[in-house]
Amino acid sequence: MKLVLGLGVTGFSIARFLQQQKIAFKVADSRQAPPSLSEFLSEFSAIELTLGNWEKSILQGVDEIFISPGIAKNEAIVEWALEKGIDIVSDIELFSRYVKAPVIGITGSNGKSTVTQLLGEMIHASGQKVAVGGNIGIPALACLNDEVAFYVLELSSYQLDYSNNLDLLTGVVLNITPDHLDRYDSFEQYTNSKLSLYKYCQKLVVNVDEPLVPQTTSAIHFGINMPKKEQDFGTVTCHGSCYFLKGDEVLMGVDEMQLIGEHNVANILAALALGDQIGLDIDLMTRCIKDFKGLEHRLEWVADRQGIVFYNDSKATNALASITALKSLISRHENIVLIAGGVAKDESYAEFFELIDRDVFGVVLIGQSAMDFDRGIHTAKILHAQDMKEAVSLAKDMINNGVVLLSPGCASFDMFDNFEHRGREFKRVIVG
Ligand code: UMA
Ligand code: ADP
Repeated sequence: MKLVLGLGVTGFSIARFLQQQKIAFKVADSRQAPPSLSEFLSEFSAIELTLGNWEKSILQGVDEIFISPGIAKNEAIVEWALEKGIDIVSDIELFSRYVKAPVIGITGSNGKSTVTQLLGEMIHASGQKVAVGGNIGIPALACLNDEVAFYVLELSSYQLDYSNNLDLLTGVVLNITPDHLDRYDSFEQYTNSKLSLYKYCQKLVVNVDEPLVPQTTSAIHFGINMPKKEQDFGTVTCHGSCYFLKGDEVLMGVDEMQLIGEHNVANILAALALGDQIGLDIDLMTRCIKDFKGLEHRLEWVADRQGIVFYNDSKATNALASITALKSLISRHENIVLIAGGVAKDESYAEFFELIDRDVFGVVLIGQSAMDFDRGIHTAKILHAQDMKEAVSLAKDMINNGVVLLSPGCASFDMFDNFEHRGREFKRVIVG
């Protein structure tokens, strides 16, 4: 008997898959009323479901656990399973056992979704059927389809932690900066979790600008500077203009991409290197880059209202992501007002506060971390808001022209369902 632990989108996809495969299973979720409970009961009426606190007895007769990524390794049930020698497996590993077409894995602290989506669009443009899933939202098992030629999976460290056997054609660890440290004993443990992706890759893509990723000669490399080898990707600045390069071949101007910011240059280089590893045509890839508008909630242009441009970067849930967004805009605009705050991550925000004090006109603080952020920021003008409507109203009243940027640097669940809800609320207040 298999045990499906967690009944979110991952648990649901595992249950559906096991049912299709006629593999016996039961399900447990530590909440009394997980959100999709009624849907589960109607679809799986004959399946044993345990809700609420987990007891050791749940493991009786269980020979393997398929676990949701949100369940931490220090949960008692994980420890009990390990004591009893029961294997704990991610949905990604289960997917790997059945998938027939090649899989590309993308992890990193920031930029995963952007690179995953762009690579998916490149493969699609090449006329091959592609499925894009994983941490980006659609569970890997829900993507399984015999007609798919390539799977592009965004992989979180949580998913990698519960995986021991994956088979990836190629993959990348985009970057590693502190995130999710509440789930790890140390930053080193988090780093190792990210780096574990490379164990499963036949061909590697490596960021030369990320010192925590071991360099290896057999990989295709990418980085912001001139590439050292013919097969590598980078950029060069010539007479004030910057260009994407493969080796010393100019591919396109950086100003031809619609995304903004140096971080997106790195993301595009990563997608090019991955696409090259799987044999995509370079011209086709550059056409896709020029068309790519980026994802919702990632430095997304919302509106230009009477000289004030509004950007939605709700996906920035850690300090580095918000620093990155700010730096992208500081180089283009004076008078930036930032809306920040929420559930802060267990990391240092010192660099974020320094940047705000140096280059940001004003800040509107929201959520749980507002008072802590207030204490960390010294020279920028600070206001406090109770909700998004008030935050936007205060922010736009601070300036006559410039930018209002929502880039919270924090998780959203103190005020919103998730970062999408937060970003949509920001946009609704601005454009109705
Ligand atoms: N659960 C328990 N006990 C716990 C923890 C969770 O019973 O201690 C239950 C929850 O009640 C929930 C279920 O487990 O009903 C599954 O929850 P989950 O948190 O694992 O979430 P899923 O709905 O399965 O969504 C997961 C990813 N969530 C997390 O990793 C937290 C989604 O990434 C992902 O899109 C989805 O699988 C499909 O692969 C979200 C995310 O925030 C977007 N990811 C983190 C990030 O990007 O920073 C890693
Ligand atoms: P992820 O899926 O890893 O969270 P996204 O592509 O959704 O990454 O981008 C989330 C936020 O992270 C963006 O809004 C941006 O502020 C920041 N970001 C994106 N790419 C990078 C990068 N390569 N380096 C640093 N920060 C980045």
